[in-house]
Amino acid sequence: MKVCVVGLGYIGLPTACILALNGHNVVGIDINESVVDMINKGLVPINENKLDSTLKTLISQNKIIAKTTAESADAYIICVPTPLDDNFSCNMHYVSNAMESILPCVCPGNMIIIESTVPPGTIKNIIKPAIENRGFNIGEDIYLAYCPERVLPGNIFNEIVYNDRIIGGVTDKCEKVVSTFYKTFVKGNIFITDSKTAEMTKIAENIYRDVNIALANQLSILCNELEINSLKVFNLANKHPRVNFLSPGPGVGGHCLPVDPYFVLKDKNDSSSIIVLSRKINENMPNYIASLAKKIINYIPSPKVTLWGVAYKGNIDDTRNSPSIQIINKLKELNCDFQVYDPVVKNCCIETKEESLKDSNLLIILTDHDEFKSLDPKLVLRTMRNPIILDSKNILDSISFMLNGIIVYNFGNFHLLN
Ligand code: SAJ
Repeated sequence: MKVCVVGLGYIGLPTACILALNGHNVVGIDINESVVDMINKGLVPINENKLDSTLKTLISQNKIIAKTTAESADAYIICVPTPLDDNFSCNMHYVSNAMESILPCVCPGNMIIIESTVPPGTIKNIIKPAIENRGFNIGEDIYLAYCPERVLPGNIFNEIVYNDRIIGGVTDKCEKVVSTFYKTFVKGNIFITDSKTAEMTKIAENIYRDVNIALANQLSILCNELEINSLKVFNLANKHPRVNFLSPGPGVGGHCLPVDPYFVLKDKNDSSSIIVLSRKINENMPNYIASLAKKIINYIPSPKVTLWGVAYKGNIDDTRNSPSIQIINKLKELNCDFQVYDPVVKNCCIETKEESLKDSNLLIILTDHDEFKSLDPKLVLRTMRNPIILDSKNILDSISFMLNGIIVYNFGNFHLLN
């Protein structure tokens, strides 16, 4: 089957690769010419496990080609971003443009599938009429469905195949045709529903995670006030068969959790809404971490601070909405000297971790990259002026660092700074 994947970013490019690996003839479409050029040379514009080698092989075998304009195909999959607009609603600009670009190529018998996260009702109220305006009948000559992507950045190649998927078809025939197509590359279960339920399910998944992270963050702050180690509390509570706390941290970044919850909120500031409150709690976490850092460096004359991690989460190079950036900006206000290091985000900062730690008074860990987890206490002792670490991702074994004379603050003992 010939498939046009529109949007060659974090979701579209791996999706295009998986389709090609499963025997489909794939044309990737992106409006960005330099992205298209890179992909056609087998170079990846983003960092994702296995993407580099997979794309190189597929390009060399002519199984994928990237282009800037759409062409006729059997199926079209839209994987473009849906960011927030100035009113904290979903900006549909990229989806509308993607639709405009494919519609002149669409023929009877084609599938049109939206994977981008959209507010409930979008497929029926916006996408369906746009296709019908071209004279097509949905479910008779065009098969339209909403199939939200469900992959975790960093583990996309595994999750895209093995995760269960939801297909929200516009008619029974749409569901049937699109699910048969998804079964060619998905090994997880496929669940069929209507498009509006599928749209809401996608947003509900990310709200669930955002609210649960906020709960962990708020309980941790409360534990610090009560001088209790919250990490121990979560660890013990999670031994209960029906309790599963997520991890407290410096905030919630990325392009999904800080964005999607707003798509379903009429009043974006409704203080009685757990969704709004959770957003506020998570949005305030960078301030919380910056205020703790401030407490530590307040006593140090001309402090030098080292910040590790600019990506919004471990082992990926994505910095969108990263809490690290907010924390760095807050620290800039303090007028202290600081160095930033991230081994995964290219060309952003200082080259080596040794260099970043040299003569530093405080190391703040903001991202859970694997490289940071294996930090050697000897390196800290050899390079830093004061061996103090603020581990906002709780990734270091604080006891073994303490035994080496290095102070480690994390969510378990922030109360020591009270
Ligand atoms: N975080 C915490 N504590 C945790 C887990 C995460 O503070 O216990 C932070 C992370 O550090 C990061 C942020 O939350 O800053 C978001 O990370 P994430 O791993 O929860 O999620 P994303 O945004 O990378 O991907 C999510 C996923 N959704 C769910 O797990 C419900 C993914 O499956 C979706 O496909 C993706 O959103 C999306 O595109 O919607």
